[in-house]
Amino acid sequence: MSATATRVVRDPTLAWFADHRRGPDADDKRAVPGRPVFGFLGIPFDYAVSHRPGTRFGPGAIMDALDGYTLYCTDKRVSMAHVGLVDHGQVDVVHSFEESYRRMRAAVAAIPRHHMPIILGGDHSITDPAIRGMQERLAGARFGLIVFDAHLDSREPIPGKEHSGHWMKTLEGTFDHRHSVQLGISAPIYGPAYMKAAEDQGVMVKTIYEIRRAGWRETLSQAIAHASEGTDGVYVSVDIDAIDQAFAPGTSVPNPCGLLAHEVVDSVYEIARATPVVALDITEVSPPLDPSGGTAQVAAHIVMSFMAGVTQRDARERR
Ligand SMILES: [Mn+2]
Repeated sequence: MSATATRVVRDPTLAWFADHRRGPDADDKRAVPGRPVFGFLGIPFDYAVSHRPGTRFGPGAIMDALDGYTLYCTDKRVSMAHVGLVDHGQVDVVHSFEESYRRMRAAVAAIPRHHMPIILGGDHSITDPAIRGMQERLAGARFGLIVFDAHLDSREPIPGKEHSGHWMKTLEGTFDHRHSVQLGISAPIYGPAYMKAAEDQGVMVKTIYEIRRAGWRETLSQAIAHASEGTDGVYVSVDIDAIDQAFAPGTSVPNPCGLLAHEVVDSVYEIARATPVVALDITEVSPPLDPSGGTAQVAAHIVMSFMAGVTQRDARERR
């Protein structure tokens, strides 16, 4: 935990995230109806970062923030004291892109089928191997994708130079982008050809301005329909730089006109509550760039809200 973070005095009668988190060996390895199990995997990888490194410290900082929370998502009034929390640890990355990506993919593929993966990055390039790992893990299932990001991440890869801004591109041919959605696109470092290329292949792109004009209710309803109709579930990928730098300064490329923190926190909850989701990843949290620890706290709230949505949907399905 960062030196400046505060730890609340714990009421011992409550269920705390830190006390409920188990290693894979302590997991009971069974799917129990009515008890969602979240499988956490850290990917401390920032070699592909486009600007400033530091996201390799993201998984640890987000987990530290979560450890300071109870399993009651107070904001959404959802009790999660009955859920399983399994910590699959961190992928052992090495100084080789190819080998590191192979290990990430294998680690994601190995998460037990009844766990809901929560993948903590790392730079956004990890989403490519994470999705490939999910394709192996869900053998044959089709899933859509909802991304929160300021950037289209569709640059042409330059051989030998990995970059966190081309994972949408490198997935082409492997992943069907006709059920992909990108929300919060805003950074002025792309041209119209990128926008057209995304939309030509079926990606639903919503810029921040478009979202503000249409409103979140309408935007999410369109996004969920696009990603879930004709698929078996939705993978949610959050690049923390979708959020305004006022709330998320601890990231490689801070965004001066980004989404408000609660817009992403509430959206992941509503997506997970409304439709079957297959995984969450959260990337680009760079603790060295935010000594306040606030960016990791925002990420932890996103994780909590996503978990609350999954838990609520699970309970509703069983009634
Ligand atoms: Mn981004």
